[in-house]
This record gives sequence, C-alpha cells and structure tokens, in this order.
Amino acid sequence: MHENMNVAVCAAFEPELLLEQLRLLGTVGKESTAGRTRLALTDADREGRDTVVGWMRELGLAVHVDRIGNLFGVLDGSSSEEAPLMMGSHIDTVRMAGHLDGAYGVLAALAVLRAFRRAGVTPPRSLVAGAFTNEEGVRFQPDMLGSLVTAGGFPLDLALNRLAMDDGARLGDELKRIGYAGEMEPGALRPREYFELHVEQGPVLEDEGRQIGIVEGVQGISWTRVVLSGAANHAGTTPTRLRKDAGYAAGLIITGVRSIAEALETTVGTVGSIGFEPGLINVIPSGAELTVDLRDPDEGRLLEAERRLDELLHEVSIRAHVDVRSERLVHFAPVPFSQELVAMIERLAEERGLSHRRMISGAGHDAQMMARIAGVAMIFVPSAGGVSHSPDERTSDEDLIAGARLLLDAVLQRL
Ligand code: HGY
Ligand code: MN
Ligand code: MN
Repeated sequence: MHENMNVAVCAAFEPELLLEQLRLLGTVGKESTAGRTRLALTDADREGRDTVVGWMRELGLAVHVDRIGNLFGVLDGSSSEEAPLMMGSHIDTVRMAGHLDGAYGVLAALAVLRAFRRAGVTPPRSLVAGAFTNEEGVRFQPDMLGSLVTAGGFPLDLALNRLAMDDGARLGDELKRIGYAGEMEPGALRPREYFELHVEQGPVLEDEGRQIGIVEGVQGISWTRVVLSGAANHAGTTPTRLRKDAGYAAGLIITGVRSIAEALETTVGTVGSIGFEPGLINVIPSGAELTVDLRDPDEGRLLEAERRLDELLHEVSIRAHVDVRSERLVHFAPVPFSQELVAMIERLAEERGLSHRRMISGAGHDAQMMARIAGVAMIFVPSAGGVSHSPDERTSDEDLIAGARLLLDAVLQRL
C-alpha cells in the first residue's frame, strides 16, 4: 500500500479502545472466586462470542461462522481475487483464567481492522479477524480443534461428535445450543498469511527484559487420558498387601511423570486433572482417572517421553495390582513457522526499537494448525511473572500496545 495510507492507518490505531475491550471481555464468565471461565461452547463462551460479534458488527465487518463454530470478521479488500490475510486467536478459556490468553490476539486483530476503517482505507485484499473454537481443549479434545478442522487436520463430523470431558455433551449439539453452528465450510476462508499475537505465558521475555518474542514455532504436545481400576475396600481393615489401590497407583504415575520430565530435561510433564471413585475418606479408591500432558521441542524426545509413560503405566499396574487403561488424546509434533515472516517481524521490531528475541512457544496455539495451510508467524509480549492459565495473568498496557502496533506493522508490510 502507498506510504500515506500506511501512515493514516497507523494514526487511526486506537490502543485505548483495545485495552477497554480486553477489560470488558474479561468480565464475561467472571468467577465469584477468581478469574473468569469461558469453557468452550458453554453459556459463558456464547456470551463472549456475542460480545465479539457485536464489536465486529459495530465495525461494519462481514461476520461469518463456520460449521465448527469458528468466528470471522472480514474487512473486504479492493480485490476479492487475492487470498486474505488473517489474524486471530481464541476467546474460550481454561477454568479461572486470566483475561489475556487468546482474547488479546482476537481483539488486537479487531483493532487492526478498526484502524483501516477509521482511516477510511480499503486494504488491497481482505483482512480477517478470527476466533477459533475450543482452542484450550479442556472440555473437548483435542485442543486447537477449530483451527485443526480448518486446516484439514481433523474430520468435521468426528469433531462435531466429540463428547465433553465434563458433562458428556456432544460438541455439535452444544454449538447448536449456543447458536454458533454456522453454515460456512471450515477452511472456506483460506488466508495466505496468518498472524497471531499472544502473551508469552512463560518467564523468558520478562527474565531477559525484552518487549517482544518473535515466535519461530511451537513445541510438540502429547495428551493421554489414564483410567485406573482397583477395588474399593475398607481403609481400616484392609492390610496393605491385599490392597488394589487406584489412588496409590495414581500417585506413582504423578511422581513418575515428573521423573520422566527431569530425565529428558527439555521435556515438561503435567498431571493436571485427577478424580477418584468413590472419593471418600475411609474407602480405598476403586477407580481413578487422570490426564498426562507431555511437551518437548523435539519430536524424538516427545516420542521417547510417551514411550517411558507407557512403560510407567505398565509397571504401576503390576506394582499396585490395578488395571490401567490409557488413551492418547493428542499428539501434535513440533511446528516450525514461516522463516520469511519471522524475519520480517524481527526487522519490524528492530525498526520500532523494540527489544526482542526469537523463541519457541511452550504453549499450543491455533497458529500451529494454521501453519498447515498458510504462512504463519506469532508475536509474543511478556507475561508478568511468567504466569498464565491463572487469574494472576498480567501484561503491562505498554507491552500490550507495543505488541498490537507491531501486529499492525506486520499487516501493512504484507499488503
Ligand atoms: O495447552 C495449551 O498449550 C493451550 O493453552 N491450549
Ligand atoms: Mn491461548
Ligand atoms: Mn491457553
């Protein structure tokens, strides 16, 4: 685009409104305890979607919802021939979440489209702000499901039939219930580039005092569900040698996962959810269900971590005299992003005088799925204390604005 147009669009960028919308969206799903919870396709997620759709309509964007519930606001370009440029992220959250994870990328994308609108500049090709369904994957697995279906990595019908881990609801029925079972075929909006702006959710940028992370890719992710079946018995009368204690088995797995991670060094391992049956103080647990999250930047080490986990499960079944069944819910190999776009964003950060560094994302993102069908890059801003997936998630206004302005620079550079 002509330099004058770039200047006009940058001048029309409204950081204050971005911060205000982040605060407002952060009130949706507010928990009486702490943080907010907008699990995918719950009423709170619907309310979050309605809020973002309202802001899209205020901007006069064409709003599209596809059959997996992905949400897109489109600013038409002067040419409809050329593939659009898309920015996005997600607005579903984990439980008791911060207000930035996902929402920041969606609302910054809207802020970029708003700058074009306010400057009265029509982009040469369409610009799209997207919010993908079920990025967190805590209710329905796998995570990043909306973008994975968009990228052709998961069949739509299979996705619509996924059952919620919490209440067993069918994903397709939940989409209908909240009014976001769209008509557009997933992937119909196929961008040439996809940019995602996100908080780092880790300690690196803050530790090094840098303002921007230029993300070169995402590490590999493995999720496993484990079901342990022992025998309920009296906590007082049953000798240790006669126990088939599913709770003890779960404890061996939790400590075993930590040992696998420590042994493989770059691997991280988490048993994040666990439940006992019958879950009573004086009954030896007959059953336990837990999940294991393993991650590593290297596919070979991630596969080795999975092998060691499977070995651990076998050993625990013998040692604790319980039946162990496991189901691999997710295996996503590490994903590299576009080196051309990474270098471009790095140069733009230099030009803005922003301190920056290249890095790999420890968290999963929709960008890793969109990298299957588009040129992809991500921009990180620091997380205070490296905290995320927590009500204590914080990023300074200055850093939030710097990241959003760099996103706008990247878009202008590509148009
Ligand atoms: O699990 C993740 O890394 C992402 O938050 N879904
Ligand atoms: Mn996220
Ligand atoms: Mn997240």
